[in-house]
Amino acid sequence: MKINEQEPFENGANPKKEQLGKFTTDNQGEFLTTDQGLKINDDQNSLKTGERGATLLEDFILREKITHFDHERIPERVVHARGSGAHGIFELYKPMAKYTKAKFLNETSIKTPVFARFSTVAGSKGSTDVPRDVRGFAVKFYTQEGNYDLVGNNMPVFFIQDATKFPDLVHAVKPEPDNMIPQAASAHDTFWDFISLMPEAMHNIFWLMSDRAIPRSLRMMEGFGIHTFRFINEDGKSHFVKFHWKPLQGVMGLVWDEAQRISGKDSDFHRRDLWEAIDAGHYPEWELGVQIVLEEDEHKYPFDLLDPTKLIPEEMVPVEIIGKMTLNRNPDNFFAETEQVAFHPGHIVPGIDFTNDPLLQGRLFSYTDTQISRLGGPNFHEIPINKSIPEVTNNQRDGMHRMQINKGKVAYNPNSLGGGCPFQAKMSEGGFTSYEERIDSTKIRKRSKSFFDHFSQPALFYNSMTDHEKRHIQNAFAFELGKVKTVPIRQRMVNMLLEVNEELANIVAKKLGLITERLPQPITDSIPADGNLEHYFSFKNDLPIEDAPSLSMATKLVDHIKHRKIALLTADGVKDEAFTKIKRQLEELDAVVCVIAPDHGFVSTENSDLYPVDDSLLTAASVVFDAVYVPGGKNIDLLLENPDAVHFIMEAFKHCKPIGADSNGSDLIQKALPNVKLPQEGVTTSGNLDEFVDAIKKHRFWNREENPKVPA
Ligand code: HDE
Repeated sequence: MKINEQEPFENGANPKKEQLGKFTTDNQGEFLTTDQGLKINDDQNSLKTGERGATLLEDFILREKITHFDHERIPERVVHARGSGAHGIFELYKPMAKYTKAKFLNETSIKTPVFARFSTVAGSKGSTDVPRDVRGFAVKFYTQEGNYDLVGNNMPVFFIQDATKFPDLVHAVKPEPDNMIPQAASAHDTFWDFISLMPEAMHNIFWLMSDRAIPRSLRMMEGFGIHTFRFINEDGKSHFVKFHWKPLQGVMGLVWDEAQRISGKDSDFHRRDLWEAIDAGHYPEWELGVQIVLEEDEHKYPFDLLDPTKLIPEEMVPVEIIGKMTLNRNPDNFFAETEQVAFHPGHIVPGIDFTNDPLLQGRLFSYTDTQISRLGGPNFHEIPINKSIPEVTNNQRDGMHRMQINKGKVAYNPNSLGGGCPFQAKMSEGGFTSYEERIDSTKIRKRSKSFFDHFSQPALFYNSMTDHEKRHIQNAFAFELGKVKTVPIRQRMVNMLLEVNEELANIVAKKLGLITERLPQPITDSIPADGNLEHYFSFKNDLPIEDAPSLSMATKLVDHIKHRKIALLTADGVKDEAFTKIKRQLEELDAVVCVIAPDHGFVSTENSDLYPVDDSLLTAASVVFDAVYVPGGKNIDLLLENPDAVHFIMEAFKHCKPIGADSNGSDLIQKALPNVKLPQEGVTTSGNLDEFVDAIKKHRFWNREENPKVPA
């Protein structure tokens, strides 16, 4: 299904390919009109009192155009403002009737259209794509039974346990209100002030300090529904379920220094990457997985399934793969689709239901509420991207921007004047009924003690990391806290880290010039003693496992180089065979090869063949590529004299990337890396394709970080 059925060029111009970019004033399609359909004769000049006279208020064409322009912006999302979206389909691998009656999870023949939006959380709409941040991972399934939204993140846990803390968390992480600094960054005082007083955030903080927070690509992130939801089957039986998205592109991150440089070189890095991949037919795919827990096993775990700061390690409950999402179409119009799409965890279909997770419960209120101010009223479901497949038939009426023209007199239920229409649907007719959970309770403002263990899962996470991942976490803490100006906040944080891992706490403390102090209760002195702060006191439960490899990104590389972006660094005079062979071979493996040369235009080979240059050394940088290859020839003489070419190699090496060369291409590499013994793992100078390809599969060579000989 195409959600938005508009023509590609709404104004009717729709030029033929050969006309693209060529200027003509001859009518090739429709005329320019006003919003009332009046044909416009002059769109270049406003109505004036003579050639050099004042503009007339009478100029309704000018006023209409400028008024519309003045109102082109809508409020950005209060969180997740920066996002990129794409259309696709979801295909089910196997019927899940045992657990859920949701039709799209029952019939493998159904291809469910989806729209996915990935986002950063803290930054504004125009902020960089690659800050250290959580990424939103929201998918709208346009099912036959109505829209189902799985509104998750790329991390399986959240910072807080109760919805009422969300405004505090967001106020703390957003730019500080007096000076609006810093944009899209958690490395500042208010964020860490809050976090150092919120032990429950510690688990998500560890994910945030890991390379998960600087994904290589939106296509290379896992997604998680976070909360425990319910599956309800035809017999009304409930199972607990956690949702996972597993990318078939592998899970890969950037280097923090690289991410910071990308923010300058191409702050649309992720958006561009997703767009270009889909545009080139390299459709990203994610498998949908579920972890299912029997109702009767609810209390079997040393953590509470309702606590969104906890995950169920895959080593305890395996993830069952049930289907696949393929993103195969870019939006036609960013605003109409990616900006106006309205997700809501409360958009569910029969067969899926909520649990009492107090964070989820708060979200169920928030999302409709926020759309009303963001999209200007209660009729946002009528915007094409938000429309469900089933026709909407109810007694909701009027309001801002109403599109539907309801007929007749009847807008109430029950009625007889409308023949009783529209009718309530019985369960057997697909009517939604809420899961009847037995509740026998006292109304209280309190947190369950089963939510109080804040440290054993971050400890499990840290213990499950490989050496380089641990190193990155240590450095990330040191960086973030190093940007904090108030020393007592830094001190509170390193003291809190002691509760998770002593070695880590001491490493971070040393980098900050501090000494960790173990307090009887890590933070009690800073919380006002109002007698109801039990949840600030953490204790540790024993987890049945000490190590969960599924948490490490290092276990999630893939055995192919499809869609990886490789720079072919060259200049005039390159050997024909060296150049064309490596290009062809990499492209045969579905890699994306970009020819980078000192200038735009064409490079000429030794035989004077011309090949188009994709980017010049002025506009491209090694940080936007996965690997670099230098084919040999007379081009090397030119590159050796070009400081940008030398820097390109140094920087790729510093960021631990695969580097390849043949014949005298290695001279450039040696010049860039004078202290590095060549060849070495990840640096192939023999022109051996298999070696270079294997290196790309490994993504990065982290041992280089321990021996920093390259200052780039
Ligand atoms: Fe959101 N969140 N959130 N959130 N969230 C929004 O809704 C909110 C939470 C998530 O691409 C807002 O339409 C509250 C958890 C994503 O359009 C807003 C709480 C998770 C997106 C909102 C949470 C998310 C949002 C802002 C705590 C992961 C972007 C704009 C109770 C499971 C969706 C909007 C998109 C967006 C509120 C916590 C994911 C204000 C109150 C946990 C992916 O309604």
